[in-house]
Amino acid sequence: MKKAVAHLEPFIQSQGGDQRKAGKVVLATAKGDVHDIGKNIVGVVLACNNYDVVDLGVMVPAAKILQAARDEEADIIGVSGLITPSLDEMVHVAAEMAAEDFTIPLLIGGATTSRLHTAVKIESSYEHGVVHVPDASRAVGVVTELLGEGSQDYLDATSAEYETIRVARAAGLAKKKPLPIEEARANRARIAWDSFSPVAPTFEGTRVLADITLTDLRDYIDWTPFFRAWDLAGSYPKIMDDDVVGKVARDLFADGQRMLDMIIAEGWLTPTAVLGFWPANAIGDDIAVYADESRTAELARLHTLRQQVRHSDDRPNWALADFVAPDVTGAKDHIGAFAVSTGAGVAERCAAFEAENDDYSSIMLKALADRFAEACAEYLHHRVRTDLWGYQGDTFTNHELIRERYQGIRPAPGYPACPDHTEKATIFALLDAANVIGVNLTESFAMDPAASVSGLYFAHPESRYFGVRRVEQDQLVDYAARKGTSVEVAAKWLAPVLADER
Ligand code: B12
Repeated sequence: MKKAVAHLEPFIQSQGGDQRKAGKVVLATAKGDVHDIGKNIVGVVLACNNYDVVDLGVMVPAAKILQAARDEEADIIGVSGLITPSLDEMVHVAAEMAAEDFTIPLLIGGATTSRLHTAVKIESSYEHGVVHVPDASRAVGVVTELLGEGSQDYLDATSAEYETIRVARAAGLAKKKPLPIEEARANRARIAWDSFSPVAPTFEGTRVLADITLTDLRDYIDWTPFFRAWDLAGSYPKIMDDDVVGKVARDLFADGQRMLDMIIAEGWLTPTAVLGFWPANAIGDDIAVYADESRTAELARLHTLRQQVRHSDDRPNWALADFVAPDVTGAKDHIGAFAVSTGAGVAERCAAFEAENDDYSSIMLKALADRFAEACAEYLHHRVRTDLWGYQGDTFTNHELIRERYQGIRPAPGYPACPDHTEKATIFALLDAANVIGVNLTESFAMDPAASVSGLYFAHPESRYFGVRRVEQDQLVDYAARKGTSVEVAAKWLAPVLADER
């Protein structure tokens, strides 16, 4: 549609047609964040509905967003973010808008954003309208409301709704009686380390895998998030037969397969991967990563967070450190880490598509590169389990792999079991990832290029995924001390999981 509009515009103009736009929206992905599929979809949808869209791209500092809004005389600013550090940046954008006397509304969107966060943390920073938009299909409706006659009524109603959310949250928090961190630690996972014989990995230190091909990865692709990237809800393959979106899903899938074939045939993407294994033991809620089997010199220390929820049954309060043998057991346990990417060259190829007004192909390529990145992480984990660490046989179907019915986990910093993105710095230093596979961390600990995944490997049969959820002040203070940082700095990075208001 965007192509068609671009094609028709000169003719409409030459016929004296109405060129007035319905309004101007400045869009940007927050500073330190690299993802833009969602923002780009929103941009296309708005442009096709006669809005003038000024897209500033990714990693855009607040000052640049505000300057562009002023220069362009924008009616609305929209900011997008995929990872939690971007939430803080959005609060900063709102505060800067207030400080610089802006009066236009601010739209908040992206996978990591929520109505709750917008209501609790962002709205209070800016009084001229902050609206969370959960998906692209609502963007036009919201923008139309905001630029229409009844905009003040709409903003008042949104504000009232956010106030209700804040009140409900405060009441919910007041009711919860979390465990003090020492009690939570006393209820750590009960693992019988006496009867556990850790399997040693086949090598220690790091290894770059240069032999992974796109064909290897194709079978590891989980297609459900591919449809989500296009705003189609449902799981694959069921979505293909859905009464409402089945036809669109089938067409989209066919287009995706066509581009996938081209990506493989013409080598558009190159999978890169580095992984490592090291002797390791838990020390409290930390994991000491040792230089060698003598376990005397520490290469690094990983810091994990513990659940403080008060369970009504005998479930433990997990921390990832529980899945590594404590140093006092004397067990010779190990930990692994990895970083994979299929993102090199994607930005350039997408820019070329966009220059041709072919946003569809640009978004398609990004979505497929992301699928390959996740598939690469899955493929590597498979090889780790069955060969490189080799603690488990190879008997799983692809369906079982996607359902995670195997031993061991690969939690990624940012996921609910390890919400602190700054731990990626330790992983990247251990792996020397920037130098060996060319993936860099931004100031918000996003990985650049975007189609990248990094994390840790735990092999113990009882290791599992969980959500840390709320971190209380006592754990925050303890965590900051363990990391050797100030409570303020730790609080900044843990803001999305902190129990108290900041
Ligand atoms: C697919 C996916 C990926 C893909 C790519 C992500 C992408 N292209 O967006 C890959 C595999 C590369 C990936 C990697 C990572 N991911 Co990821 N990922 C997801 C997943 C499963 C879906 C995201 C997605 O594709 N959404 C589809 C797009 C279209 O939706 P969207 O961005 O939300 O945009 C829509 C709306 O939000 C809205 N919108 C978006 N922007 C804007 C802007 C405006 C102005 C408006 C009005 C609206 C709007 O409209 C869009 C269209 O409807 C989510 C989980 C989830 N359920 O959301 C996790 C998730 C986003 N990932 C997460 C994390 C942590 C990561 C990693 C850091 C993990 C790691 N350590 O490796 C990396 C980071 C990558 C990097 N480069 O730094 C977390 C982020 C939260 C957090 N704690 O930070 C999530 C939420 C998972 C979770 N539950 O913890 N991820």
